[in-house]
Amino acid sequence: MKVLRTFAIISALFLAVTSCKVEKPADTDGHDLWFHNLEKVADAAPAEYTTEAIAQSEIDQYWKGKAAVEIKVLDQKDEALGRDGYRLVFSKGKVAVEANTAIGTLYGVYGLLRLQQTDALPKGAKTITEVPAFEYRAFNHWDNLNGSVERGYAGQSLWNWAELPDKVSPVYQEYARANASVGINATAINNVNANADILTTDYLKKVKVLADIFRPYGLKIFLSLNFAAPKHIGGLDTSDPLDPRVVQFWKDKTAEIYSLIPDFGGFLVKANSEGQSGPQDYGRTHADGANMVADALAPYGGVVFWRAFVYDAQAEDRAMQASDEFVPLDGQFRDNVLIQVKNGPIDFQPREPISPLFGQAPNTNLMLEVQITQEYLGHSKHMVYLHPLWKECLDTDTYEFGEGSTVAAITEGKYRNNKLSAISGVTNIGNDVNWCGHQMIQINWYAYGRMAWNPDLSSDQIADEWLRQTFSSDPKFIKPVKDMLDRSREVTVSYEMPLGLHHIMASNAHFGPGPWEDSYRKDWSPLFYHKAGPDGVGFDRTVATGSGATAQYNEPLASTYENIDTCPENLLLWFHHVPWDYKMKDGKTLWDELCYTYQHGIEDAADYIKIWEKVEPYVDNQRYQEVRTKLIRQAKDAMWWRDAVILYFQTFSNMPIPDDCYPPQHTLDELKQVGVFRWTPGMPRVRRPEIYEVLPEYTLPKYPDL
Ligand code: GCV
Repeated sequence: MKVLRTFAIISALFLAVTSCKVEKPADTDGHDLWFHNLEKVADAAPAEYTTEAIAQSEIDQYWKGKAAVEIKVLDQKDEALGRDGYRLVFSKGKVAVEANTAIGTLYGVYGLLRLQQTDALPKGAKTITEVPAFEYRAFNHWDNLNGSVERGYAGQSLWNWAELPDKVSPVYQEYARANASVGINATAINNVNANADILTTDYLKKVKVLADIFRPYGLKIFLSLNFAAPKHIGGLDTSDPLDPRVVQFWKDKTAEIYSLIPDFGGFLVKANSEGQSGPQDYGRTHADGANMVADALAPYGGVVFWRAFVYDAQAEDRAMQASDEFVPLDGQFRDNVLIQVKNGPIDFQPREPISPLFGQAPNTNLMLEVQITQEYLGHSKHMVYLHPLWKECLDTDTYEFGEGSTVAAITEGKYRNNKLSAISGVTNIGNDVNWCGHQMIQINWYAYGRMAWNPDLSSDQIADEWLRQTFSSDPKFIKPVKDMLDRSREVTVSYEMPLGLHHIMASNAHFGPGPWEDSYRKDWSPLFYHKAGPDGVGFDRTVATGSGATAQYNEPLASTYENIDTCPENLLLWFHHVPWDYKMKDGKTLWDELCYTYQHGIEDAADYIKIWEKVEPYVDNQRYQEVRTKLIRQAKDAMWWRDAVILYFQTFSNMPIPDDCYPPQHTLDELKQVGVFRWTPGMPRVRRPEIYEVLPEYTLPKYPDL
């Protein structure tokens, strides 16, 4: 009897244990993005290719709730909702999705499905109102017409120009749907280093096909223009924006575009920057150029995103140039021009202060440009969740209109009568089956869209949403992985360029360290940016002794940055040249602080592997293995960064690496040899056939077998 009872208890225990075991999810290649956990409840393809039919079919196919969903374009328009906003009205047995427009209802449908997927549906009666912060929530593709993607690390361009307009890939619609699901409503499909051919009739016919596919999803096409197009494709001998023939060329070209694409968004322009042509070639200003294009677009409601990313090799401090050129033009741009400003004053570094221009042009429509592709943060080889970086910029106070005039408030147009507002992100998307080249950095696409809709959302909330939809809702998965994502930007800053260091990566590929590199252009040279010497390290941008860049910020930011005692330590070497034995707030010398910050960065990066291994039961094998392989690579790259930067700086500081930091695994000379790494997928190999990926070997102290 006793034996029988014991047997029964053991069997019950065994059953309990096995039933708790998580069932391993089926393999996936990640192509279905954050729709992964959306289960189909019925087959209901849209009856026609319209916004209304798509909205209905998304509900018919994926809504699991018992309450009936009613999708309603309001007869009585509600001004508060604007063009894209929506209301979800939950009442007994019913959910109404209401908006002023069909596209508003589609956003509402995706909002409703998101609530379903993230277990966030309200329990009782409730009304949820959502209105996007920015009118244009734009993507910038740096896609070349030859199929390569500048700074793209996820394969080739999505757009198959050779096959268009006749052959249409199903991916185009999937892309539009993914964008609509997070509220992205504009896309500039070609590189800002633009080939004028995109504006030829042959290409425009291909672009039209994409526009037709994107339209029901509310996604407007923009084109990057080459300012010299009148010369390149217009048969003119000039592209002077004040020449009447040039003005006519743009009017005619714009009319042609609208005849094919009636809802064309407008032009994105990189002018007089990095070799691109622009109005200054003819002694004209950015305002002359932008206004000429804006005038051509105005009759059709189109807008111009004119970039402020300008610099030249002569300037003493590249960080000051956008402001130097654009502040004097404040108030001179047409109403349908937005000046597109990168988040920081240099170029998408792992950490920069905000561009001072955000606080200096009160009479100009300013928009933020962020980089989703990880040009300087490990390409698609490193897992870095970028929302914290972008949010840091949006939340920074410019003090332009007193306290609270954050970059978000300025760019949302809160202080302008002309409410035109926009935000843009340089995509991380290519034709890789998982779109982004790394399963985990799909989050940056998702987060960009969510942020463009609502800049107040926290990084944590967005990560939570994305993980639940893309992987698992199990708290044992969510908690550790979300923590890891939330920290990941800071971790990458720590192992790449901590304490305000910037632009010390290897040139060209912008991958891996190159602090010793010089360039024929000083403003491309790491030596110019860190200025390391026996007396210390860092770029002096103070008014007292340096370039004076601190004065471009409004008070109290200007004095905060100017004074070494109040300058935030995470920007110390951005604004100050600091002796190696300078005492940091925690009492360590600058040198030790640098060594320990890198050490923490490399330890944290190695810990990712352990964290990921622990959540293995919740992840399908395919994505688990792919991510694990990349995390190992990331941890080794982190060590490479640390060794290179610290060993190089040590030649000036002559100070020892603290005993409790890992010893370097290579000599400086060895690491300088691997600095030849130049090519990375996505860069046109033809230009540099001889250059390929050479990496240093590394052993992870915590994982010697990996
Ligand atoms: C599209 C950086 C990048 C370039 C890029 C440029 C820009 O300099 O390295 O590849 O060109 O920014 O934003 O225009």
